[in-house]
Amino acid sequence: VPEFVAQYHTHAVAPNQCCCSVVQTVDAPVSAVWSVVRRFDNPQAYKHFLKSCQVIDGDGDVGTLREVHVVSGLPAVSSMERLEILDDEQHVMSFSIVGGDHRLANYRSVTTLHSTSDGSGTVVIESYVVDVPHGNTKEDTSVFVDTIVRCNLQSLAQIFESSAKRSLLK
Ligand code: A8S
Repeated sequence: VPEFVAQYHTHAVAPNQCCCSVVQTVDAPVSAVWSVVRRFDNPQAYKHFLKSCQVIDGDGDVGTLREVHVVSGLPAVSSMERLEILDDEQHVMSFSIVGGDHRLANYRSVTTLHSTSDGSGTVVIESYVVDVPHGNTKEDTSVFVDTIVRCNLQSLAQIFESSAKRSLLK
């Protein structure tokens, strides 16, 4: 892992916070995967727990604010999120949660994309830091958030799975 990547995924973690990362390979070049990940206005493209997204302020650059609404069945309704990093050269995106009706205070995630050695695939690394909600343990919190992030990255990978492979898996 190049040094700049390690830097992006190194979070300052307070004692009441937890920090984890999820890695997913995608069967498509970085440019294709990046075209989906960089769209701060359209997270529902691969985050299936979200049912809608509205840009509140900004034009997709750093500082843009979005409000997402989640599907029913989750311990949450909506989340207000701010774009923190969007680096089209190094393929780094980061957002933080700045409000909403849910239990994940001070959430911040960083997603970086890396080419596999033959260039045909992408390794996606997503790390996050978040406050452990009152009455929960670090372990509860990381299991909950890891599950969401892993589902998101698996859906991202599925977008690029060939239809031949999909039908074999059915
Ligand atoms: C993301 C990551 C996360 C989103 C969480 C962890 C969330 O949208 C959902 C349930 C919650 O309880 C919190 O990349 C919140 O979106 C699906 C509403 C923030």
